[in-house]
Amino acid sequence: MDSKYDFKEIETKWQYIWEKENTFKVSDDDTKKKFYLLEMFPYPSGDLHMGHVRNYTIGDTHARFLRMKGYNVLYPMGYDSFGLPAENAAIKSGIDPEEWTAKCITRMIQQQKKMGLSYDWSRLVITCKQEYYKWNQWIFLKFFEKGLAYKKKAPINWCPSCNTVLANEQAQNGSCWRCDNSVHVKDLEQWFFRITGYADELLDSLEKLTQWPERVKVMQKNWIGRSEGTVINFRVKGTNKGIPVFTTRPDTVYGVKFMAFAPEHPLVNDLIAHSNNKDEIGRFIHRVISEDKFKRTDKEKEGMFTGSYAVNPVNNEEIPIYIANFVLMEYGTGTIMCVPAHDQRDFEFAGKFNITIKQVILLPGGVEQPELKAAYIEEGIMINSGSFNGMKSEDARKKISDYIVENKIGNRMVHYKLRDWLISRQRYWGTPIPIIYCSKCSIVPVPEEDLPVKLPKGVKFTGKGNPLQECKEFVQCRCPKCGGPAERETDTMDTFVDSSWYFSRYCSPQHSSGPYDRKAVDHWMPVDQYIGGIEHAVLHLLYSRFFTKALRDIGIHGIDEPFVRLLCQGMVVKDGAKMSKSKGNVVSIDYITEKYGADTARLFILFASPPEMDLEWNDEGVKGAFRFLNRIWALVEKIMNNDRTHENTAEDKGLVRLMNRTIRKVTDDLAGFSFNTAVATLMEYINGIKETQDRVPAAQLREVTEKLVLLLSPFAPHIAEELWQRLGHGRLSGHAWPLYDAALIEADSVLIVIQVNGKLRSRISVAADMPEQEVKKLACDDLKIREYTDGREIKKIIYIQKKLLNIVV
Ligand code: ANZ
Ligand code: ZN
Repeated sequence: MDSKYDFKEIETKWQYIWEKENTFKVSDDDTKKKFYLLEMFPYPSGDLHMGHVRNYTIGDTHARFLRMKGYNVLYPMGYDSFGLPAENAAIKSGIDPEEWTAKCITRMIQQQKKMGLSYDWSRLVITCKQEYYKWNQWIFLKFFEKGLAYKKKAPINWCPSCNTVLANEQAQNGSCWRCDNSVHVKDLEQWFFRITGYADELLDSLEKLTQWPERVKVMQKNWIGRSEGTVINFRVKGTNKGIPVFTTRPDTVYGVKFMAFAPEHPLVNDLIAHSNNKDEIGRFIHRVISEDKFKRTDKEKEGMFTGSYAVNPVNNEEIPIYIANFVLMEYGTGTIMCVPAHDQRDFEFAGKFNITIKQVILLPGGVEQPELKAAYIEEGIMINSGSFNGMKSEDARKKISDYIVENKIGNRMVHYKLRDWLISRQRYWGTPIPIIYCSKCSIVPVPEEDLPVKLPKGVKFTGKGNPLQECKEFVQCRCPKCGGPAERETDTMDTFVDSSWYFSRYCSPQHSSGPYDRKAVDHWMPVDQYIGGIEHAVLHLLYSRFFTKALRDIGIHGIDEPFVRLLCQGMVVKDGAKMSKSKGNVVSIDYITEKYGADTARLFILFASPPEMDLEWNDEGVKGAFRFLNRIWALVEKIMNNDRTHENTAEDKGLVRLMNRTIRKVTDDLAGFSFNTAVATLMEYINGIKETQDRVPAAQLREVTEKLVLLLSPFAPHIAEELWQRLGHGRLSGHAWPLYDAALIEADSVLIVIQVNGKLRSRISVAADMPEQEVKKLACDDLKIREYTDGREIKKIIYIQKKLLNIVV
């Protein structure tokens, strides 16, 4: 009797069984080799989108494969559940953020379960719960003790639309990471984490991350932006005032023709004191400061002469001092020495203000250029530089730097672009910063035993300002030191704090006497495989590395790096654009699972493109995956009904070979995340089975089909479990991964001797039935052979079937 592939019934059935039997619960079992597999946990916005689904499908397929390979796999899920959307929902519709978040989480868990994801749900971590954020506060206190958390007034990035400040990483190129709106700069007193204290280690240990995508490492490297340079002290003419400048090109110091100050620089007022142009300069400064500092450096070069001069310490030359829009206060010393001949910005500025240009490095070719068309920024031979003339500029860089240090005109300095991590947020839905302000004792940390500082319930969400500030019961408190009346800090923490250590929490999610149990973390960490989007290259991935190192130094674990191997999956696109609500091209996962089932969705996603590449959504592809599963269903049906016409007694050798080859290829592909080629191999396999299914012995047909079901199971786990059961077995989850016999793959290969001009030069092994053309190509491409043939003309190739090939050159 024929049955239909009833995916709905099957998927519901197995999801129920897995849950009831705790199939995927993992214990800290030491006998099996551990593997920690993790996907970046989601912000619970309510619905899974295809980007999530893709991320989790990749992870789940790998997890199921590894379990069958005999690993003890930690594969947990959680929710990054503090953050703005919940609070904005509260402002808009009055719903409590906690309630809103809980609803969204419930909905997402439901959808994830429908996808058949094999998480150990007993390890669920939800960051907005007290039992989690209490440890954010504990970590904050430890950081505070060690000077890694501190408060300072600084120009910060303010996002008017999110109504809060942002860290530098969250305001790249001047727009907010969350809403994309332009960011303003404001002076505010804020809390920071001293990530700069780890700049060197964060940079140096990138080298150890050999299994991270190169582009992520390059992005982190550039973000940290270490540059080695020299600080040279110039002097304001007629005074003793020093002006230190930071330069990476001390070799150009004899070519300095002016200096430029950032408009914000505190010394500017003194410099313009004698100018008869004070008002205009004041207006200029005011205008530039109010401009977007991210854009201001890209714009046309603008500036004004201050009326003051500086003296160059190496040759006593007097040079004019300008204020310029392209100099930033945050970088180096906020003032620069300008060398128009060898720096393009200085060149443009000099052209505009008629400043003379002095070349100190020769262009290749050797003669001094009468007129440069652009700055020459490469290396060359030194000229016009006193005793340094004739040196190579790269040598002069070191020699001049030595000279400056020896003569006490300056110092060597390493400079970083990385700034400390601003973690204050003026919003309600986050972890309260555990600090109390007392008029007598000033800044007082909340004692550990008073943690957690709980978020108050029932606050008013007006959309204006931070609701915590208006909440008297929260703000008013007693000073833990003197007992006098005091006030709580009302800033909450950046939610990136929550995601900087959640992966450690999974190791012992119920631990109650610290963020986590050290034994469990030392056992499970680091994460062996992490999977997530590239958009976190310098946000989450940098912060997590910092936390791992800082928490190691606090002594609560012994790990240096959190993620051994990183896979950044591509986007899901449809009709040429990223799938997103705003583009209106979203395919809902509910629709797909209703219409075709989760197994089809998974198979399509894995088959459609390699994980690192973008995936183009394609309805035909989804249907194709569905048809493929139906064919497998029908094949098992056939075995069950045993309705074949004719049966050989001998095994089909070709099919044996195909089976072994398929197992090998799918195994290798799954280990290397090459899901699409693995699925393609399964498709060829089923074709091979179908060709022979009517004649091979029943036992062989059953064997090859059972292998097919096992190989299919990581991709399409529900149908595989069902077919396995129909074939008369117990549970497939937990079954061992099939092995192949290499001898049976190679059995029909032959060794071919390759000669060049009659001399034996190499041997290759090829399939016995390989066509002549292909054998010839392989032989010619052979590296050993190419030593003798490269650059020579091949006159003739003689091939003796399955034996010998002679190349005549
Ligand atoms: C003189 C010079 C000559 C420079 C030359 C470059 C080429 P990185 O490598 O990114 O660290 N600089 C220093 N502080 C600055 C500031 N606050 N705003 C804008 N520019 C600043 O860049 C270091 C170089 O950037 C420094 O070396 C300085 O210009 C400039 F042929 O000094 B240089
Ligand atoms: Zn006090």
